[in-house]
Amino acid sequence: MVHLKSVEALQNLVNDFLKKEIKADTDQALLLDAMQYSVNAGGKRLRPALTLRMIDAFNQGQQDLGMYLKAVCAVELLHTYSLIHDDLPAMDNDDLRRGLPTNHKKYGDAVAILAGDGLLTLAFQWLVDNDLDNQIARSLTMQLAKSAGPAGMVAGQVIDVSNEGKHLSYTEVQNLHAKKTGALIEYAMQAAGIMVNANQEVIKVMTSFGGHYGLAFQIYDDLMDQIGTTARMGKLIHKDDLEAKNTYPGLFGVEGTKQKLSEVLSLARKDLTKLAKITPIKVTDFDDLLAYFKI
Ligand code: GRG
Repeated sequence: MVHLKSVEALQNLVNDFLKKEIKADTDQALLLDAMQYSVNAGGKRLRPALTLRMIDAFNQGQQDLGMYLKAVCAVELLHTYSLIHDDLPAMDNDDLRRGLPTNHKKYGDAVAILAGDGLLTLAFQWLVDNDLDNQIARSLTMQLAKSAGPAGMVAGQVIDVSNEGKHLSYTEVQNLHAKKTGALIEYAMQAAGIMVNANQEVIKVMTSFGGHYGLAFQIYDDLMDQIGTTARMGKLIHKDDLEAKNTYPGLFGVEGTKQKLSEVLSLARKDLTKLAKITPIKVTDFDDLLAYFKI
């Protein structure tokens, strides 16, 4: 009998772990406050939830997830750093994030930058300071650095900030989003494969699923900026228009973007079909996490 944990149960595991462990590793009260403010501001925990679900599905719900939590939650620390820095006046200049004042609005620019620095650094500490094998910790460190660093998310952010107001082609927009948003989500799935010691073929398909999920995530975010509500998204909408952002609706219109989303989601489902042939994972194991893309 397979009992996978619900998305809510996975989010609770992550929330409880983060509440306890950031405090244990931080040595300055204001910094701790600023780091915890953004980490505990009600994020969806999508990236660690994806990793935990993949591990749980691979192990058919039979293994306690506790030993994985520290390494799994590293990506959430890193993701939160990226949001704090992205919101700064020098970048996206946002006042609202996750429905609350952004970190720099509450703590000022200097502390917000340092809270981001603290979270980024702690993420890599957590990848090595855990009970997983050294070889696994090493691979995770390498992959997260590649995904988040100058070949991944940071590169994507530079492409974004240096092209505002300029028209990018579809290929360029894809590259921008694959790096800026997709790389961390792709990593979240690759990390699951590394943590369960899967073979290269399996890790490759898990990574491909992560890539498609990440792309769908960005397309959906762009779409919701056009047709969503502030209440649902926890941030101002129609902001992309104001800033002449390179988006999917900008390239394909709203209906064309819905079509793109559906194409990418069917590629993600194809990856799951492949995984179901070579691992204990079932095609339906991600139904709830794919339901996020509801229009
Ligand atoms: C500052 C180096 C640096 C990078 C920032 C991720 C990023 C790069 C910027 C965010 C820009 C943005 C709003 C992209 C849209 C997709 C996205 C990443 C949304 C936020 O992620 P969620 O929805 O957030 O997972 P929660 O709050 O649920 O954690």
